[in-house]
Amino acid sequence: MDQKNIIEDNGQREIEFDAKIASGKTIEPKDWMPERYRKQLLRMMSQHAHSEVIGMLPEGNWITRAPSLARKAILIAKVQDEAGHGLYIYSGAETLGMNRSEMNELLMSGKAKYSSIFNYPTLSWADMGAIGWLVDGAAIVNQTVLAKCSYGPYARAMIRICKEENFHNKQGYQIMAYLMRGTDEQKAMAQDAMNRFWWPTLMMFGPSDKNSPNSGDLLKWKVKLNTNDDLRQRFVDRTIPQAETIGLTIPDKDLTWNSETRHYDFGEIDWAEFNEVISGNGPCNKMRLKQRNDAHKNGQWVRDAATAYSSKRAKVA
Ligand code: BYC
Repeated sequence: MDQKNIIEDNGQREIEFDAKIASGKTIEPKDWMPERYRKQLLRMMSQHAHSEVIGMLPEGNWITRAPSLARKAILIAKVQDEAGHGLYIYSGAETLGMNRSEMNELLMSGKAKYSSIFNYPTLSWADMGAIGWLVDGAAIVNQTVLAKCSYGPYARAMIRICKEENFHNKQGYQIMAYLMRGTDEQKAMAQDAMNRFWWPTLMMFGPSDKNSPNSGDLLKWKVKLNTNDDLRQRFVDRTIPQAETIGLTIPDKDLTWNSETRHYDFGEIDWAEFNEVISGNGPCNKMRLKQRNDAHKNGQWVRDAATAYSSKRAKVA
């Protein structure tokens, strides 16, 4: 096919692709897709998968110190769920043409991004409550919408992930509610976790719409169905009544209910802090990368054993 025909052919395919998206059908791995759609999805899905895996670290930090056997069992199950989420999303991302070890290399070398929220430390048990309630709560708001996104493998992975995130969210809220019924010291611990995690959780939704370079493409292709600011507002509106119910104060002096818009107005996010964290200079970025690299190195024997086992089985078969 000569150059002119290739261009015409791609033009026609793009028209069909856009029509498919407009009709609400999903794009599947073997369907034709514009190169930029593939690249944007691969960027977003791999970052999402990395976030799930790095997200295991701050919570894993508390497994040995959970205050009871039941809390320990729940936390282990949650951390294990996050590994599963990483696996589903990496598998989905692989359908776009990059294998998991390449994605992992990009993460371990510090070239790939992962959610800013995991670059903050977990200093007390109440942080396990704040992460489950706020961080998983933010993830649910974001991911419930992604479950309807245009790329089939990503949308389907989100359905199961959201179900598990709902459990995580409830256990986090229950930890906070329990502490808020406890001693003054426990209440102070819960409030301190709230104070440290509130603003970083709002940052999870990404930069404000006017500074979000990827949103244009992603909204056009229905990968994103809402803007960063829309989802952030949805999270704020649903979380404030939950905080009030258990007696926690939101650390925002500008927070007010706006009876005209019927939404909460809230203060300005510290975007300088956000930019520092996503550029690798947050409180824990270096530690997280080291922990991830160490975990990979220490897991070499597991990968070797799995490879030996599968080649042994292949010989028997
Ligand atoms: N952190 O143009 P924008 C979880 C980057 S896991 C770091 O608005 P986009 C959980 C962005 O990547 C939660 N980087 O981007 C796990 C871009 O940089 P590049 C993870 C961020 O893609 C374990 C630049 O800033 N969820 O919940 O349109 C335990 C400009 O941004 C962040 C997902 O990944 C950030 N917060 O929108 C517990 C959901 N925000 O790539 C819980 C899927 C922005 O151009 N992802 N950046 O160099 C998304 O929904 C979207 O990718 C985002 C960003 C809303 C995050």
